[in-house]
Parts: sequence; structure tokens; C-alpha cells
Amino acid sequence: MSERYTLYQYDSCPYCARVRRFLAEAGLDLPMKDTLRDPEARRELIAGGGSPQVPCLRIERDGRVQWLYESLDIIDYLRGRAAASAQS
Ligand SMILES: N[C@@H](CCC(=O)N[C@@H](CS)C(=O)NCC(=O)O)C(=O)O
Repeated sequence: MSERYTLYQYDSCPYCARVRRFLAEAGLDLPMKDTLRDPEARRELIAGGGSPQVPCLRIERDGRVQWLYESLDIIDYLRGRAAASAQS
């Protein structure tokens, strides 16, 4: 995948666990930031994405940054990107 990702999340969040479970099953290893333990990560999330809600996937492509909220949307997005990169 020609994009860089960071997953903002925390351990006790069930929606974050859903995304982490998908990542493990798909064999995807993404950098993660814990917004409960790391106040700077929480500030980044609010400043960039506009909300402290987790999980949120930060997507960086060609110098542009997108913040994707909602666990099921994150999973759908990553599944689509993984499939696309497997075909190329
Ligand atoms: N529908 C969302 C729900 C996400 C959600 O409710 N996350 C909670 C943590 S479990 C949250 O971020 N609450 C606000 C906060 O912690 O500041 C999803 O599926 O991602």
C-alpha cells in the first residue's frame, strides 16, 4: 500500500478492539497511538480529525492527510486497499 497509516485507539475501547482484530486476521501491522495513555496523541487526533473519538485512522498520501472515523469504515477501507495492492 502506498499510503502511510496511524491508528489512533486505546486498549479498553471495544470498537478499537474490532479494528485490531481485523488487522491481526489480515496480517496488517500498522503503527498505533494510544489516546488514553498519550495526551499528545489525543491532541493530534482532535486537531487533525476534529473529534477525540476512537478508533480513527490517519491516512497520509502524497503529503495529504485524511482522518477516517468509524470502526467498520476503517475496516472496509483497509480491506479494499489490501485487496487493491494484492492485485497490483
Ligand atoms: N461507531 C463508532 C463508535 C466509537 C466509540 O464510541 N468510541 C468511543 C470509545 S469506545 C469514544 O471514542 N468515545 C469518546 C472518547 O473516548 O473521547 C465506531 O464504530 O467506531
